[in-house]
Amino acid sequence: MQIIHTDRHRLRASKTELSGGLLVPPFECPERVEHILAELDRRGHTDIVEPQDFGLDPIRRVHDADFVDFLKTCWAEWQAAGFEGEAIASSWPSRRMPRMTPPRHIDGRIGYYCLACETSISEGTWEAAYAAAQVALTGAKRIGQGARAAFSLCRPPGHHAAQDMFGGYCFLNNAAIAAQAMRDGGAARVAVRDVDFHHGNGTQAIFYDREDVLFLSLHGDPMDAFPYFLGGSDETGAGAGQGFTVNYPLPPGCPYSTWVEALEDALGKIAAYGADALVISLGVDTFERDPISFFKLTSDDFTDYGARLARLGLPTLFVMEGGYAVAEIGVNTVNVLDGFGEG
Ligand code: OKP
Ligand code: ZN
Repeated sequence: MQIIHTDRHRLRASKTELSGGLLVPPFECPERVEHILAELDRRGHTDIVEPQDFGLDPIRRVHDADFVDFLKTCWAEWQAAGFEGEAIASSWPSRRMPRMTPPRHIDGRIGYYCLACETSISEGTWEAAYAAAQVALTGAKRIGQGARAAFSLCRPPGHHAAQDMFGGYCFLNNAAIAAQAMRDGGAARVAVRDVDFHHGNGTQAIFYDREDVLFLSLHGDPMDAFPYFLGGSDETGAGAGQGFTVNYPLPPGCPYSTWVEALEDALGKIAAYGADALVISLGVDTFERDPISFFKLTSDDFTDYGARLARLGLPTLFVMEGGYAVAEIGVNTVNVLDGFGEG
């Protein structure tokens, strides 16, 4: 399986995450990728290529132009405003103050575009997010050229980022950008299967009113888990997209037997949909020892579900999302890929 990777991910190395009322070193850190690369190497995956540069156009097919401009200039504007720390939002257009115009001041503008304030914007964040989108686009191109599978080793992750919102460690929605590129490259129907522990609210929002991209997500019940305000089973799409969003919220402590039942149900829906290609938003934070999640998957379970995904027989692009048990992230991620390879 071809792997797309660039060390430009290291440019995303923020110092702070707001967690439990403290500013802590971020869970979403550069070491995550180093562990995945080490495990790929150990298991003989040597076909690793640099991304091509497709520019901003395919990013703007998914994200609003003003949001992209904001991401590009936020850090410079934050510094110019004289703030000492990293850029963190602190005010939002919330329920009773929905003034939906981006303020002039960066302290207000960052809140306008932010969905969760654990995530700070720091030097190099835009450059890394842009590179991750190119990693996803290069994988999409590879699938368009007829590959059975490819792995876009994206970092930072993307599935929480919506048309005009960042947060949850995400800035640009790599999986959505790849799915849109597949559509633009001639695939009539694309399915996006999100197996990260967290609901892919950004991907859902981007494709919510469309029938040409089927979105399915298996995740911690938003009553109990981030992102809290989207991801219910009653969200099924809107307008032409009615029926093309499928959510499987699952309870704390969820074992693999329950998880895989939902997975099989989703695989049946993907087969019935008649997708030309499949994008997997691959988060391995479903792992039993993940520090911020509550499912109970073992390392062997990742191999098993990789093989189940392969049985669909669809050209498949894996796009890296979450996974914060850093010591085990390599084994769990490569288990999915190797399970798929054998399947
Ligand atoms: C990103 B992805 C930890 C709270 C974390 C945000 C989680 C973002 C997960 N103190 N809240 O879906 O893996
Ligand atoms: Zn996650």
